[in-house]
Amino acid sequence: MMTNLEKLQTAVVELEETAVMEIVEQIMTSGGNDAQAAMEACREGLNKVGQLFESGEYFISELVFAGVLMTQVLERLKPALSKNFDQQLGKILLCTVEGDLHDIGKNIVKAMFEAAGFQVADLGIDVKANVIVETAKTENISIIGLSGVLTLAIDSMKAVVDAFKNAGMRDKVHIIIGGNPVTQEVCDYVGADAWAVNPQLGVNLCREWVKG
Ligand code: B12
Repeated sequence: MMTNLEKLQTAVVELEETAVMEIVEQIMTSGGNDAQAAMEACREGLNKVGQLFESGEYFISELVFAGVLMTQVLERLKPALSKNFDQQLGKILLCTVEGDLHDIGKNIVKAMFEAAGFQVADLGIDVKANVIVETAKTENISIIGLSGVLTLAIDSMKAVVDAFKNAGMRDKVHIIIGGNPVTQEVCDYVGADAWAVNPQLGVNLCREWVKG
């Protein structure tokens, strides 16, 4: 017999919205103890959706829908997820960097940060380095999350780090980068403090930064 979590993962892969939300609802009405495991199951499902896209079985519309579905799931699980965390962890600035218009990944990351108790200042897509630096300054934000999936995003991320250097603020902020092309090598090149493709790892890192 398939467990609820296995069913959930399969339903995500098959983009069965009703089934997904039913299982999520069951998890919440029975106390929400499985919320974290449910998130993991959804992420695995989402990875599979990505693979189906790569192999040509799914199209962009399906991928976009998977992103929307994931956001819905997170919204519902959020109360149970944040139970495990300290509330009001502080503020993080998040955006997709200049030249890059992809935001499905960023929106998932945003939802996960919010679920963990962060307040997220989401600047959207195609955001210029100077806007990021100015916002960090005026809103006094010390954690910067940069997202990008295009190869050119790597240089835009580097430009953000350089802009913080030029503003004399590099040692006042922690910068974390993420997105499909990001690796340790990219992180070194960009000069960021950390990188993560798995958003949960990113959230964990930022929690450590906040706690000092
Ligand atoms: C959907 C999509 C689109 C949609 C975007 C819709 C939207 N609102 O985002 C549309 C159709 C608009 C689009 C447009 C284009 N796209 Co496109 N797109 C994709 C696609 C299929 C999926 C990207 C995606 O959403 N993945 C799913 C998410 C969940 O994954 P993710 O972004 O990696 O995010 C996860 C992690 O990386 C991490 N993460 C992400 N950000 C961050 C940040 C932090 C701080 C942390 C901790 C973690 C983290 O968490 C996320 C959740 O797990 C990819 C192919 C692929 N397989 O990646 C191509 C792809 C990225 N696109 C590509 C291209 C070329 C384009 C276009 C130039 C096409 C064109 N000729 O017009 C334009 C570019 C426009 C622009 N300037 O940005 C290329 C990029 C090639 C390259 N190396 O640069 C790809 C790789 C396709 C390909 N194989 O050629 N695209």
